[in-house]
Amino acid sequence: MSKQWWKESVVYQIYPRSFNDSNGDGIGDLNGITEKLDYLKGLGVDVIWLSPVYDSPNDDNGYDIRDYQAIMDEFGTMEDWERMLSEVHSRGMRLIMDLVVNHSSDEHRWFAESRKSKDNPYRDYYIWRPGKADGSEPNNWESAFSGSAWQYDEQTEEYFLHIFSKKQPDLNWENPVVREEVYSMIRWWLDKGVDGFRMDVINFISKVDGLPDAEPQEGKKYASGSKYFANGPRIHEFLHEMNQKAMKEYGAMTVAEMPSVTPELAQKYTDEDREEVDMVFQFEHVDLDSGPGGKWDLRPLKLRDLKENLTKWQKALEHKGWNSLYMNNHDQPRMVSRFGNDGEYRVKSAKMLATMLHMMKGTPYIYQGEEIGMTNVRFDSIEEYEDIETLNMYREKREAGVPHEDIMKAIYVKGRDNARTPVQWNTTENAGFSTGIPWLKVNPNYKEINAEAAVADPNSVYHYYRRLIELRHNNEIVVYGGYDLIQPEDETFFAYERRYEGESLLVICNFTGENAIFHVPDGYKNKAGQLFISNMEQDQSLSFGNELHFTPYEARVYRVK
Ligand code: TEU
Ligand code: CA
Repeated sequence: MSKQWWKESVVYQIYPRSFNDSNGDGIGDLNGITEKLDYLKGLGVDVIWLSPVYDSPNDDNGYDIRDYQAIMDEFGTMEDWERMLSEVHSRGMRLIMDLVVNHSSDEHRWFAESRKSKDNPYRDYYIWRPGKADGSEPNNWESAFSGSAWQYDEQTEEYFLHIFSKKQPDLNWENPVVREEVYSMIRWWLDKGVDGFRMDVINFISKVDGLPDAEPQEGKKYASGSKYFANGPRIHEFLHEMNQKAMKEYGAMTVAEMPSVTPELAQKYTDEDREEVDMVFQFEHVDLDSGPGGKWDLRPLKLRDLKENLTKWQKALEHKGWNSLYMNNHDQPRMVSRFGNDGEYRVKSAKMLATMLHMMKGTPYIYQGEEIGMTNVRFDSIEEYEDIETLNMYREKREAGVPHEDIMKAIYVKGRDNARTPVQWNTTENAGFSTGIPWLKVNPNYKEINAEAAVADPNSVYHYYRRLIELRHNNEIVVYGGYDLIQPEDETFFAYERRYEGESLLVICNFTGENAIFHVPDGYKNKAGQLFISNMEQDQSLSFGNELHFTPYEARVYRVK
């Protein structure tokens, strides 16, 4: 297992639209990011992952790219971007950009050409098919954003594939010219000084030949085709080619977003000898609270399932490959609301969750606002929501007769706008995010949850994250130590140990709002423990007896020699 800078780093994700607005138009922007780099440096993060800032019509808030080598007007100019990059680098931090090449915007010049005629030179940049004999779509795949994954185009009387929105046509990676276009664009950004990429749904780029129908799903017109487009037949070939033709020579860090990836596949994708990607974002742990009907089909999370799943990933990549560690991003609800308690135990449970995640083996990812314990939001009317995934689902379910209240319940728990309300900087109007009208309403709890208060309070979630990051920077056991789960069946504690060069860390997290007794494992009894970190005041050292008494959402980590 080689030592790498990206294994020792902590990454901070910025969703630029909601981060900080510097010019009062209600939309976050690049200069707004530059204004906050000292705040991020103070937190101690090493790498910034910037969600897309490229020219886009914003059908999917920038994940629909119209020009891969131009900056979205609303976010600023290329000069603003270059200034931000140099300010990031001058603070000793790195920047990775979002690479969205499974699909482009339908307003990209390539697609504008492709749809003109069947013999246009750009036709095969995208995936076009005639309809079935009865005129219906080429297959029964559903779009991730509701409805069919195919859109009929009058001009050439064929359908084009779009796994996501109608304005996000899938690029045809079987076409070597498309691949070369992508690799030269990647090199163009790496030549500008970018340090790597987060690769959007990159395991969707190889589709199964023939694009066969998916197994029909009970009572649904369309069905998930992910069996035929996720982890497809040429995916390893394409990722290795991208590594060889673009990433490798720059030493670029790559984190691949891979819905449907398994630990076994991730071992292959992240095996350093295969030269594909450095790490993946897996989705199994953020699907544990979804029923058979998908993310909107709410199911209570069982702690045992979370322990089992995260442990499966820790063990699968313990000696080969590498894990990413996340419980939050711009697509997921806020972790303290989802996995902790965003009421009376908000601060304590946010720290407990951070302890559980940041003491694991892998590269941790902090999503903007997570470090101050921002929570989910509840807007009363659907008109206050912005996310295309939410709005399309709402319309589809209302047309099917599902009551408004039932749909809103699912949106409150799982909607992506939960993570996209503006970052709460201080107690001034709009939480200091903008002097204009924010593109998405600010969460009304900004008066008590904001960065200014957090930085000023030594006991805040912010300073706890800062300490966790410091511990990772100063203790190789956190980065390179082995991992083993303790008491798998326990429904109250998430406890595990890390081992490295004769030392161990004992990590104990009470996931409940109750007082609880932790039964000390035999191997630790009568041993001396030094407190490594806790979200409560503790004795700095102890000799382990038979049990430890925990208060609600209490977390403790002990170093044992
Ligand atoms: O997300 C991929 C993806 O699978 C998401 O659709 C996610 O599973 C879903 O939103 C959970 O609710 C990436 C980007 O992160 C997302 O923002 C984009 O909408 C999507 O790809 C298309 O680019
Ligand atoms: Ca702005």
